[in-house]
Amino acid sequence: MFSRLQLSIIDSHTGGEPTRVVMGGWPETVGNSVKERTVFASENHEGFRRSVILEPRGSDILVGALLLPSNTADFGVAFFNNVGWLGMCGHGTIGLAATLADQGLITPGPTTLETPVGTITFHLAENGDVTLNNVPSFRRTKNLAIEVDGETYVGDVAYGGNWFFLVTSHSFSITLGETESLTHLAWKIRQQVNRTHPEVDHVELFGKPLDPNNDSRNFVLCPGKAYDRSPCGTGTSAKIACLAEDGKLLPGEEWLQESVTGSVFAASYQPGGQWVIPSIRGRAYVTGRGVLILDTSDPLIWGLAP
Ligand code: PYC
Repeated sequence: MFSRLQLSIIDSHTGGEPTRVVMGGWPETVGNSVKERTVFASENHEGFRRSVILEPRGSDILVGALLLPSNTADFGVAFFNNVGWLGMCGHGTIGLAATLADQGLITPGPTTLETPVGTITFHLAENGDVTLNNVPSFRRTKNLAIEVDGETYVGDVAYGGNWFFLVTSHSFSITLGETESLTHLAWKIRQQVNRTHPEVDHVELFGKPLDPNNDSRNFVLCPGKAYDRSPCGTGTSAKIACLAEDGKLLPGEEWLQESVTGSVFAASYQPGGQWVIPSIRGRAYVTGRGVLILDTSDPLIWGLAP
């Protein structure tokens, strides 16, 4: 005897980076906060995370967003990927906003969102742009030098909702034709950085923008070895925190961050003492609505290994 579980999902992309929002069908999570519910899901619902993200229903580049109830905000969300759960996700928040608008659950204006690492506000504009005011972001370590294959790379460890190692000193070109070698390099860099900074799970490499109107171009390697097709909202927040501390970006000044695919986020910040509150503006497009079917007789019900 077999049965079928069904998860309703809405897919979108933000600057090329996909988000899959789980609107319903996920088993109940328990907790007084989104953080507690996320811990509960990570301890009890790993199969569901895998089903939604991994092949054959998903792909390594997908980021999931589990819509959760919140006691304190308009909505709650827990983001997840091919290897686990994320603290925050900038492109995913913009994708979630487009999804909620698509469903008539929000209208232009501000919405509060509880995430496992804090409550944020995002603002949906009439033209569909979304600006999110992120969690407090800051730099932990400046100019950390590490060695990979006999080369020295110097970077900063910074937080923007997730932990990043940000590297400007390298000789690679940030182009789509180079994503394999960039992935290889970023992965090795992460392994070295993790010797002293185990919290770092994203590596961000910077280069000159292809569009001279932009300020910088980046390549971001995510925890499960997929690279971000968008400029990465939390990675751009970490960058903004470093620029602010170095006096290279003033409060309210705009920073245009281009991704390896050419998509752009506009970022700025307000100072907040020992950290900054970054604002990230971008746009997401809904790409599909559907139902994932989890057939209990399917040997790949919980996704392909790993
Ligand atoms: O936009 O913050 C982001 C993000 C994190 C991982 C992938 N995208």
